[in-house]
Amino acid sequence: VKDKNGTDQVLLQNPKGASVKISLHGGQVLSWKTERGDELLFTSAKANSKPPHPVRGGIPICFPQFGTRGSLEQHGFARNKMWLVENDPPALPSFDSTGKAYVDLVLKSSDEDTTRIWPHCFEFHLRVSLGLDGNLTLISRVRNINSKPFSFSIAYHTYFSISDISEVRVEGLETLDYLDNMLDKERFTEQGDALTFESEIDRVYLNSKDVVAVFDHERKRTFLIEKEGLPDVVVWNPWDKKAKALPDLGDEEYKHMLCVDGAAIEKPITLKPGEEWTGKLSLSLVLST
Ligand code: TA6
Repeated sequence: VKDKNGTDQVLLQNPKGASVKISLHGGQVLSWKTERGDELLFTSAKANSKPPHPVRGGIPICFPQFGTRGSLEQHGFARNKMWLVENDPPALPSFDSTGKAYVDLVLKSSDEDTTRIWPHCFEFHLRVSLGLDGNLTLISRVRNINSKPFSFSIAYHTYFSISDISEVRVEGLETLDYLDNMLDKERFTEQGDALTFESEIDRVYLNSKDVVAVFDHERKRTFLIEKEGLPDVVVWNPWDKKAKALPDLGDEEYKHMLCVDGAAIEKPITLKPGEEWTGKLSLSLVLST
């Protein structure tokens, strides 16, 4: 399918009607819907989806750099490049042995000539899959196909759609250390109970457990974030002042989004020649009675 800018998109559906939409621009998941058609990811109504801008929302892939931690553009180049489909056979979607619908995307340093800005040869294989249970899984495999080592950071910049930021709490980050992007990345330690939100937050929680839960009280639903190979968790909400400064975010939209990202940031991943790194993010929805 093509979007209004003619950018190719892939739609995955499961037999119960749940769906995931992925843009080949950036390999970005844009939508994840339940079988009832409820949208679970936030995308801004003002999203400027004209390439090279990534759509504000869904799950942009921040690679090979997070934020401004390095010499590349903010969050690296992967979210601004065209990815290729490499399903075999090319018929989309394919189904794996467990009945998951999936698409395999790839970004190669050779295809998009990224070596001019980042002098390393890599292949980034991304499998996006939708389970019969409606769970969304992203599996990244980054391979060093060069003759010298390189290091990278990565984050699945996940915008969850929530009813009201003041009605949300996040569990699984208690007592962890975090770097506060609002205080020059200074290191702090989280106190002992769940996170709630009443102002701008922009933090990288370190060495988190492999499950983090985002409770949306009003909608009686919880997002479970399960991850492997992604030790850190970014938590970001711009709040009102920053929201006004973002041209592709409505002034009030910050109330209906929260970014909780599986990531590897504090300790960049180093790959020797020929080595491959795998990172896995599984998102599931739990409805509370
Ligand atoms: O920590 C998340 C963050 O780095 C915030 O500082 C904010 O910049 C957010 O990502 C969005 O970045 P983007 O480049 O997508 O506008």
